[in-house]
Amino acid sequence: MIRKYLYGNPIETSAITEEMELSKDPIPYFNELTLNSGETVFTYQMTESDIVYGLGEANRGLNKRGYIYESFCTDDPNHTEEKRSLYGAHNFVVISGMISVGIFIDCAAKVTFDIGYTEQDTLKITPSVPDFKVYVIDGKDAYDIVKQFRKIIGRSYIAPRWAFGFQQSRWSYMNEDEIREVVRKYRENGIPLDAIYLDIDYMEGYKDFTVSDERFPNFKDFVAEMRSQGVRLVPIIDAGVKIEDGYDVYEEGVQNNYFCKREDGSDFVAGVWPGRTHFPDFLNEDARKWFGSKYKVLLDDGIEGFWNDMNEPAMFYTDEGLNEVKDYIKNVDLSNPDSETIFKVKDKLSGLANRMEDYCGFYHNVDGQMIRHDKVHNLFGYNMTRSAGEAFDELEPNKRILMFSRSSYIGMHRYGGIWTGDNQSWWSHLLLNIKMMSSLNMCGFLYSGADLGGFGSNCTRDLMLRWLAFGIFTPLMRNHSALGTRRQECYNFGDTEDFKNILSIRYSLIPYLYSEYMKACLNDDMMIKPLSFEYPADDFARGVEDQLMIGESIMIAPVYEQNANGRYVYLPEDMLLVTFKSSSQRKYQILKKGPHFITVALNEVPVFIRKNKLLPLCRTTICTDNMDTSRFEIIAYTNDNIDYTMYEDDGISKDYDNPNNYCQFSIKKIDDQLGAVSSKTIVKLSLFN
Ligand code: MIG
Repeated sequence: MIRKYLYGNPIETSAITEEMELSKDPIPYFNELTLNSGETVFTYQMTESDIVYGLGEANRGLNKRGYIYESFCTDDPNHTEEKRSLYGAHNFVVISGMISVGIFIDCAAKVTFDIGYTEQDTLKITPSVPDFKVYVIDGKDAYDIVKQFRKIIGRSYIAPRWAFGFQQSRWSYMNEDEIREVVRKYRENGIPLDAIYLDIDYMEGYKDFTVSDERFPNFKDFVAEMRSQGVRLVPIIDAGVKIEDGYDVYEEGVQNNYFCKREDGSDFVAGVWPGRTHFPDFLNEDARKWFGSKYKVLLDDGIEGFWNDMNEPAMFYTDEGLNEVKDYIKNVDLSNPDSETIFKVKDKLSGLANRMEDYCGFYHNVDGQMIRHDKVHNLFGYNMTRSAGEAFDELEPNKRILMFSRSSYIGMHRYGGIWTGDNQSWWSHLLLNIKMMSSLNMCGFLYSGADLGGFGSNCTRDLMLRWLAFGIFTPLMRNHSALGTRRQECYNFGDTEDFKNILSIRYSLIPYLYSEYMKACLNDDMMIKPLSFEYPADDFARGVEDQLMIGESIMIAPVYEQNANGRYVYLPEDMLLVTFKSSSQRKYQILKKGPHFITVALNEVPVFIRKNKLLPLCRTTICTDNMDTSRFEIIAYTNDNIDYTMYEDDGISKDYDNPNNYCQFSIKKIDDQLGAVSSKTIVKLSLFN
């Protein structure tokens, strides 16, 4: 059951798509307290065994208990353990124990979730403003509550199937030839590849919706040339619009009042990559429509996907901030400074970026009402991506365009996926990636993934291989790295055979992964789940955070420690362990319910097939365009009749609900013998029982 409550006079976030009456009951399960400061606080007394799930893109574990999180979209490229905010604001948590209850705080401003940080057993939620809505959901268990929540926030964005191919990114590939070289090396080494990313340097002076003539003199032809090799180009779009006379996006924005304003009505200015910029007022419907229509320029060049960046929004500086620093420095004696002075000056300079004063220094025009940015901060990136998504629906009504964003809020999941921003080439960030995926799924962000190999810092061969071995199972499988770091393309770590083999596993799994992804999207379900959601009565499974259920048939247990020759796994039931060395080289072993140590070499990928489940595999390819989905191999773990329903479509049009998009794989007893039955050609059946 879902109960809705209203506090103050919030603006419409459109996070919830379902019309609901306000509840007349008092808020159940939570204590509600209004402080002298006017803030409302919701508290919940946790019992010892309660787990707290949720918060989507957030730091630390799957179980959020024991720390404090601030929901305030933040551009912070250093995700160390103490951080409280990342790029997204996903205000949904589920308490799971003797009682299971979920709560969604639909609040556009900052919300603090103190989950047993201040007081060990108290969950305390504090919205920073008096205007918000609250939804309280109770149900049978955590999974049931998540499914109810997903029903009221609307269907998740659906990516094209090619976006399940492997994608290579770098800040930045500087010109056509550099990209040709990357593609050539992938193809030469037989390592699969479906897309190359264009980071900010493809633009002319970092101006959105422009392409540098010098670096890409024949952009449209180049897009087609890459496409003919099975590679899509995916350009970045930044939130800030460069201030420059003669630049159409800037001029139209100024003329039509489409940019965010200062209090005095002038256009707000923030320094980002292009230098001084204006921020489009994505909360203003007209501005949103206008900005979205601009993507057409690139669609017309044959582009089929985008990533939206810097949309927290990130700011390097404002003139207000710069002036303060200048004034400050003018008055300090730098001829013979003591350490305190030097640290103060340093802090002043580094404090220029993303200042709260600046977030309080501009306004949005929401239906004629001027609203200060800090009060609606968490809706900015969401509405940037919404502007693109709504435009795509008009510009390309029957074609899926790849879209994912850095900043997000619940509701944005209907318009795009997310990537988890600037992680580092650290083993701990591989583990963070593993722990975050199911939380993202709970909040509707199904098409998502992290920068594989890590964005900042230098990646090593072993970390890259282990990270890819996990990335095989995330819908967005993209290797991305920052300017100045060691080259991270798969052919830059010596012998390429292992990379080719690991990616071959991904490509033979795509029909299954895509099917599980699509079924999750279409049924408002999760594709990636914690073990506890499948085995809620198993106390051991409840504690496992480093193994995941991927769709209905398999469990994974990635290795995330340097120099480990394997790892401990917990099996909540008997399973078939398939150790892949490549799509075709495999070892099989049946393992009993309980704990095990499994050995996993650096070039191996363990996959656990659940009892009475099957896994269909196609032949591996070098790009999804070449994928043959008429012939399958089946690995099954059963001694009974079982079925697997596979979702399959053309991967690009939007005829999702067509009943013909399903086919069956069955293991059936015929004359006392188990065999495979399907409308597909089954080239091989590997049956275990
Ligand atoms: O200030 O466009 O998270 O993926 O490569 C850095 C350059 C801006 C941050 C993104 C990252 C991207 C980078 N961007």
